[in-house]
Amino acid sequence: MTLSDRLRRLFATVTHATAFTGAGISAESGVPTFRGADGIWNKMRPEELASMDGFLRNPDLVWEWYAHRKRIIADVRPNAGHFALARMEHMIPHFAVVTQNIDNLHRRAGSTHVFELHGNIERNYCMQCGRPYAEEEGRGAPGVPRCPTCGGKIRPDVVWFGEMLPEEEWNASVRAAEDSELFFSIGTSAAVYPAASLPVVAQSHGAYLVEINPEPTPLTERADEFLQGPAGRILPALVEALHEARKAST
Ligand code: BJW
Ligand code: ZN
Repeated sequence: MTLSDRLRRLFATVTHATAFTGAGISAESGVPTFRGADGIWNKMRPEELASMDGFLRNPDLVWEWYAHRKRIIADVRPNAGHFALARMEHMIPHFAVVTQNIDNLHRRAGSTHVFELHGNIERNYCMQCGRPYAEEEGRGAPGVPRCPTCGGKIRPDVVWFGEMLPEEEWNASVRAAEDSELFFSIGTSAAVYPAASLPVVAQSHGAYLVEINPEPTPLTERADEFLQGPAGRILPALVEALHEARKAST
């Protein structure tokens, strides 16, 4: 893999960096992506499954779809890409992972400074009273579970189309982007807003923007450097380069 001299020099000194991730980083773990040839949205309609209207129309169907995805995610493991980002957190003093993924694989790989923009599939809450709901609380009938406190419908704690992103996570992510000297956009089609604006926010505040993806995206032309390939191969190589650059500068 060829890295620019600019990136190698930055690796030697960088103190603030952010990794912005999407479904592509988990693809090598076996979690399907949304768009592209094998993407979820090729077989399923997003407005039926990932929107409040869809949930209200058919809560049992939506719940079963999430239950299926929860099972996939429970069975997979973080891959070399997730582990490389967990290592970067120890090498760069201010390093955050901002993820659109709901699969919890960054934390499972050891990253601790993680902002989840689209929620987390391992959590649920009551639509009526907001009470968190753990699946171990047990459920009677199949289909959507009901809140033990108020009887309301339980939904996964994820962000559907037309819903606001969690405010604290969003604000912290914008701050991280604005403060970054180096910003990685990894495994995302950069098509879903407002998340997709973060690389541009970072770059307009002076960050060097590096994109990692096997395919070009709408972001590629703006990126300062495009590292074409799978995250599970590119990110461990970047950790090596970072290590070398820091060793050489001490
Ligand atoms: C690899 C790889 C490997 C493969 N290594 N890489 C028109 C213009 C602008 C905005 C809008 C608009 N119309 C509507 C909107 C708003 C809408 C939006 O952006 N829509 C666009 C699609 C047009 N956004 C919203 O609604 C958001 N909320 C909002 O705007 O609130 C304000 C508001 C309030 C009220 C009314 C209106 C607005 C909320 C968005 C929520 C998104 N939710 C989902 C589902 C989460 C739950 C679930 O999982 O079920 O989040 S959708 C889905 O897309 C998921 C993802 O996080 C998100 C992004 O996808 P991602 O991660 O980029 O995955 P892919 O599949 O697209 O790309 C994978 C990439 O990996 C590819 O590039 C591959 O090449 C690559 N890859 N293998 C590295 N090994
Ligand atoms: Zn309730």
